[in-house]
Amino acid sequence: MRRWSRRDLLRRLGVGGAAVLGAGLVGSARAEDQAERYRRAVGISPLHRAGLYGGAADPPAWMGPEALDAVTAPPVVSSRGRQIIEMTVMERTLEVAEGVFFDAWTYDGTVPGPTLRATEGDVLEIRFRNRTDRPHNLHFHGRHAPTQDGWEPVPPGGEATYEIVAGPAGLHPYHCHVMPLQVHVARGLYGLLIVDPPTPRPAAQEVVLMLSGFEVDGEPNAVVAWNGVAGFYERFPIKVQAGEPVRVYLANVLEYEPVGSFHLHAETFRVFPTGIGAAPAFETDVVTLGQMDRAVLEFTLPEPGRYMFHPHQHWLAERGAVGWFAAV
Ligand SMILES: [Cu+2]
Repeated sequence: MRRWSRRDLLRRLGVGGAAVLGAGLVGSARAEDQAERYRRAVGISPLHRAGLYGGAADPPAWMGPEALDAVTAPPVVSSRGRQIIEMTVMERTLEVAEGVFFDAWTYDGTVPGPTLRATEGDVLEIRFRNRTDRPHNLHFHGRHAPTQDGWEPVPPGGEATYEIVAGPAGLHPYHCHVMPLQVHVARGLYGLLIVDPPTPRPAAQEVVLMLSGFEVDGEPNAVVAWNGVAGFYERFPIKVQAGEPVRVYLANVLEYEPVGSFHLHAETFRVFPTGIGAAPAFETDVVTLGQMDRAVLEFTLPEPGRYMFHPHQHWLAERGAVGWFAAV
């Protein structure tokens, strides 16, 4: 096992990372103010800093508390029937932890790619473009016609249209399926499709948490993150209402690692494996997922306070995957 401090990562990245950090100093001062206000609002002592638990990775300094709002909360899709979705593969350098720049292969410029959402039975017409000089494609989990399974490589500059009838109701990742698969996924080509049942799930505050890792200087999973940014939810806890139901759409997209897990402190949760079915399969405080496995979790945090979450493989937690729910 190897622990990486941020200093280690910066040294290995060399002056390039430091120069970009310098350029962001003005913005980062403002983000620090925002961070301080946010900590006070959710009841965190100003003395607490990301990393006190032992995490080696802070989020990028320019990221404020709202930087991942659009990723943490799944989209609300009110229309039924047919959705036309544009999805473009592009290469992009992303700052996945403070000063750690990762040459990502992305769907639409982000890692994870956009969260898609539909109701069971809706038709998704996905217009896929490959704007890179390598073959890629788009393969969905869940149920669909085998002709729409998305395993055929789409050449550089190429396009494809996939049409799937969303189902079954549950949580289904999508990812690139071009060989070598580990590389195409670990570089960032993955995202989530939430398929709602025709009778909606009970009202709850909804949160997406996707666990994945980033290779740095030849070390797979040197940085580990929820929703693509290491340390983010440690610095900026996910705010929920005490006493109100919370639903987590949880997925494990780690490569080079047989399992990933999610542990919630101070409360238990109900688990719906793959998000399928109206009744939970069991209740626990640690759920372990194989590669590309996922679950819907439901819980209520009964009293105000901070509830930590992290994978219970601590070496993964300490590389950037510690976070908090702040019940207010
Ligand atoms: Cu690919």
